[in-house]
Amino acid sequence: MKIQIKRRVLLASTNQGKLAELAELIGTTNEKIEWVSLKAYPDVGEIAEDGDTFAENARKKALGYAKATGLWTIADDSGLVIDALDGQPGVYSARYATDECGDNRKDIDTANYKKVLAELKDIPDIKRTARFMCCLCLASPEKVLLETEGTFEGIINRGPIGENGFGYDPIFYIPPLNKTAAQLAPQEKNSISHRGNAIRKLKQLLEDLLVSIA
Ligand code: ITT
Repeated sequence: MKIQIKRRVLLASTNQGKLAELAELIGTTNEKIEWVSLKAYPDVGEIAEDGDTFAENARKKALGYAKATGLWTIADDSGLVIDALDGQPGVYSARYATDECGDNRKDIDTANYKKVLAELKDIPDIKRTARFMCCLCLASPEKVLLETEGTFEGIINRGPIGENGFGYDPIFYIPPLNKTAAQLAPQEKNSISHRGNAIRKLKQLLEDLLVSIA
């Protein structure tokens, strides 16, 4: 009988909204992989996200946590890119309104989208185009193994609508669905989102990689 040894892979995020989406997408059962989150490694310090691009930050986080834990690690850097703001908040999405709020994730998210709404106050509907972007990186402690990217196009609404999701979802309107991202059920969001697209690509590449090194 052949015994299959599972490879432990770390999902390196502290954002519960992201983790829930990643877990839903990846699924908990896989005969070749055992998924673990950063919760299992409370002593590992935070890796600074000081790169200029999502890809750079994802790479830095994946490599940093892989070296710290000795595990293959998947990290995501993502954010909202607004055309009328020359691409802001971009890599600063997680703490765009950092001076105006404390440490509670829900308060930070609300302050962030309120800041965006204020900045776009005088921008007409036609110029409120935006996209979520997600870069994923899988690294071993030695090197980057895989990288993928996903995008999700929408329009910045004039006010928040919906209770689901996290971050900027309540102000991110998707014209073909006539809903904001916060009005989508988790599976529906994952089927079209930046993170959903990036993870589906990564999952396929990871399966191919595991076969090639088996
Ligand atoms: P980790 O670094 O621990 O993963 P984080 O929240 O700091 O958590 P990022 O630096 O990648 O993660 O910041 C991404 C931010 O972009 C996130 O906090 C949200 O404000 C926003 N964002 C990303 N994906 C989003 C989504 O699907 N819906 C709404 N907002 C999103």
